[in-house]
Parts: sequence; C-alpha cells; structure tokens
Amino acid sequence: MRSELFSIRMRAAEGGAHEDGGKHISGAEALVEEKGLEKSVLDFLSKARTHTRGTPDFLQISVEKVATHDIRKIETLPVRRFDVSSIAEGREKAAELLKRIRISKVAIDNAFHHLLNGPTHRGAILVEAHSGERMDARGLKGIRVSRFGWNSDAALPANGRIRDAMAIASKVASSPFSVAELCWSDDPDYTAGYVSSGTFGYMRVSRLKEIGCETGGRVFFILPNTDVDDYIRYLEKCPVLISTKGREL
Ligand code: WAQ
Ligand code: MG
Repeated sequence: MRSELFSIRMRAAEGGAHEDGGKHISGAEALVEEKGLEKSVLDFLSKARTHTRGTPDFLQISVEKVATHDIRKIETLPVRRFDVSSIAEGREKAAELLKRIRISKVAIDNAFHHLLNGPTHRGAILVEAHSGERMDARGLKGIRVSRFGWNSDAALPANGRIRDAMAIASKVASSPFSVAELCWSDDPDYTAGYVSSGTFGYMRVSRLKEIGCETGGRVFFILPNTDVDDYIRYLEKCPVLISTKGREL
C-alpha cells in the first residue's frame, strides 16, 4: 500500500503579499510522503530566503493531504538540447521549434512579448495556439502547476531546477489540450529555458536572456476548444506521479 501523499506549496513576495502588489520572488511545489514534510518545508523556506530576485517579507507555505485514489501516473518527456552561442540565436531557435509544433506566428509573438516585457507573473499564462489570445483571467497570479511528484523508481537529474522544470513540462504536456509550452526563468542568474510538447519532448535552449535580467515566465499554448476552467483544475489540482521509465535525463 502506498503511504499518504501531501501537496506542499510555497510562495514568497517582497513589498507585501502578491495580492497586495508585492513583487513575486519565489514559488515552489511538491508532492511528498508524510516523512518528507519537514525537509520540504525547510527546503522551501531556505529557497525563498536565499533567492536572487530579492528578500521576501511575505512567505506562505501550505500543506494539504492528497486523496491517493485520484493520483494519475504519467511519464516524463524525452529531453533534447540545443546549445546556442547567442541570445538572438536562442530566441530564434525557440520560435522555430514553436512554429514546428504549429503554433501560429501571432501566438509566438504574443508569448515572447509576455516573457520579454513582464511584468513577472507568479504562474503561467494560457495563450490560444492559433489566435494568440490570452485565455485565462488570472492576471499576475497566472496558473501554478501543482501536485506533481516523481515516482520513487525515477532516476532524476541532480539539478533541482531542471527536475522541477521537467516535471512541470511533463504535467502540462499530459493534458490533451496542451499544444506546447515556452519557458525561461525570471531569476537574474539563470538564462536557459525550453520549448516543450507531448510529441517533441522537452527541448532545452541554453541561452534565452541576458544575465541580470529579471523577466521571464511560462506560456502554455492551448487548443482553441479548451474548457479553460477544467484545464486549470487539472494543472493545479490533479495529483500526478511522474515516472522516467529508464529514460536518460
Ligand atoms: N506553474 C506554472 N508556472 C510556473 C511554475 C509552476 N509550478 N513555477 C514557475 N512558474 C512560472 C512563473 O511565472 C515564474 O516566474 C517562471 O515560470 C519562471 O520560474 O533545463 O527556473 O522557477 O536548464 O524561475 C528552465 C530551464 C528553468 C531549465 C525555468 O523557472 C533547464 C525556471 P522559474
Ligand atoms: Mg524564478
């Protein structure tokens, strides 16, 4: 019998809580067994307090038990890497990959505009893959993918940031309404990002922005006929465990 699982989430802001106009500093989420809760709480506390985006004066950690009969098993995406020698080349590569996944030009342009100009959102925005219109009404909060964890058999990358990015991309791609995702970090010291999709996998692009730059984010491109409320419910609420099936990560 599998032991109980808990969803743990953290958000931190500077200049007040997010809802009071504070600047988003850090967020994190995980699905852990009860015995891992103490460690996760301390890890999340320290992640927020040592963040390169600033020093939070608002920090919230929530813990919720997850109904284990709801858990869905999914697989991680295969990984490909594109090492580029300049930011311009990286952005061109990302746009080309999105075009190959049949995202329209206007949708790609809107997504780049969002990631390049900010303001930084706490979560992802939803963009319709053809019209390029933003489909959620979440404002700066966006949508935080949550309730994901790795199956205990999974052989994981050592880097926690890459592990989290791959988990988020895998959960997003597991919805039949997701077409693709574009992401780069809002952390000033991290310049890599990715384009991902269920069929193309997790395609890491080594340089997408300047060091020191604090704008970044996530865009989920969705099908025109998506029921947005259901889609958001799946990403935020449905617990998934991800297995690596012997994949080289
Ligand atoms: N759900 C939805 N959006 C999220 C989530 C989440 N769980 N976590 C972060 N975001 C959004 C939010 O707008 C952040 O501002 C933005 O993404 C960037 O988050 O292969 O580190 O955690 O080398 O700063 C990708 C490349 C790294 C990894 C991405 O993002 C690699 C990264 P960060
Ligand atoms: Mg960040």
